[in-house]
Amino acid sequence: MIKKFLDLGLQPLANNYLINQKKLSIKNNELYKLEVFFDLKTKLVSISKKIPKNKMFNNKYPYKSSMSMTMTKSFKKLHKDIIKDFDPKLFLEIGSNDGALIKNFKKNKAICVEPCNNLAKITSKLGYKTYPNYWDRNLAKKIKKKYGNVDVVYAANTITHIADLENVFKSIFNVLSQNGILIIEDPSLLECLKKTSYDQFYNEHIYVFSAIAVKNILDKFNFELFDIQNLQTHGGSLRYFIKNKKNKLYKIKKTVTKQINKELKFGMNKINVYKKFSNSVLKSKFKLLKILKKIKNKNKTIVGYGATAKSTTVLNYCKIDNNFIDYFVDTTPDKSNKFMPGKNIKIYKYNQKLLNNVDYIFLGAWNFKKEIINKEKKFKKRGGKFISHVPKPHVF
Ligand code: DWN
Repeated sequence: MIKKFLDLGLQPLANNYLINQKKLSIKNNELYKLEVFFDLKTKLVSISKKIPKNKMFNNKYPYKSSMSMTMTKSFKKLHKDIIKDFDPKLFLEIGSNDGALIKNFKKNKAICVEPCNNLAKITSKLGYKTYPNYWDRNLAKKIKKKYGNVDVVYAANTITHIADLENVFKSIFNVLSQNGILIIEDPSLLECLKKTSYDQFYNEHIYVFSAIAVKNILDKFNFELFDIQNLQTHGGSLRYFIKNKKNKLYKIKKTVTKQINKELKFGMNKINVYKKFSNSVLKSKFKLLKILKKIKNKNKTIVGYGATAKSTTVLNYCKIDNNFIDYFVDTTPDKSNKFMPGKNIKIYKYNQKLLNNVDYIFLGAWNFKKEIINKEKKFKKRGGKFISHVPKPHVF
């Protein structure tokens, strides 16, 4: 039985940056109800409306993982760790994006799967065998037939985007070698609850996982967690290490029960904690609007920094438009000169000069706060201030 605990209103597709200013409508299937549910049995948290995948992940997908130094560094370290701990003869990445991780691997030892053709082309050009497909049973069979079993399958910020978890896990496990392992990393639901970062919910994020839910899902397929790492990336993520129960090569580390106990202590196996979160989300909305209104009443300028998918949720849920934020700046080429979905705020290609006369920066990419503050020391030095809605709306 699933219970609704959060209603984020009508939302456009989070990564559908618009070429022209446009009023989106439900009638034209451009706005979708965004409601979040808790499964009382599996403890899985998911959104209600599942949008056809080709509407979200196609040859125009704008997001590129290598746009931040933080992610580039994190992937470099991960590559080193994978080689040291598992030394795979064959490595497969599902959702390889623009190759931020895979480019650290040797070309003859790594395979990419990336359904967004514009991104698949990038790794293909770099010389990596790339399948421009959605991950499913057929593709798994095809890869296994051509290359044999895979030793390490890795997926970062990908599994949360795939509706059919049974299909996804079964097909991964079919392709793995006897002692092969699966590593997935995704935003941590515990961190999301603690930080009231409700913007982790948007149409692409079908699930936000807890370790409790991941364990329950894996149990169904005879797989188990043997290690969990807490990461700082994306506002707090978990990296799950998964193996077949028959695989005795790896001992189950204490990190697994430690994380699960942390989540149980927080009450994440019960609906009450989610209802509390929902109240905090509402409070967060009012507080953010109060801050923005106060600033605008003083005729100060606010600019958004990082035109994130997460910002789409915040802008549309809180009804923040051009009356508050003049424009966004973002380093991603495919986002520039477009408009934020649903709220029509223009996005400009990042250039420090665009911050020259700005009083306040709203951190759309709050998850890269450290990296951004480091980059914008000049702005801060001349009295510029930042606004973030995480963990609570505040100015600093
Ligand atoms: O799961 C997903 C995550 C991993 O990435 C996807 N469904 C979509 C996307 O979500 P997001 O847009 O919320 O992700 P980020 O990584 O928070 O996006 C950061 C944005 O900020 C990028 O567009 C790049 C931009 N940026 C910038 O302009 N200057 C980032 C940094 C660090 C900067 O200095």
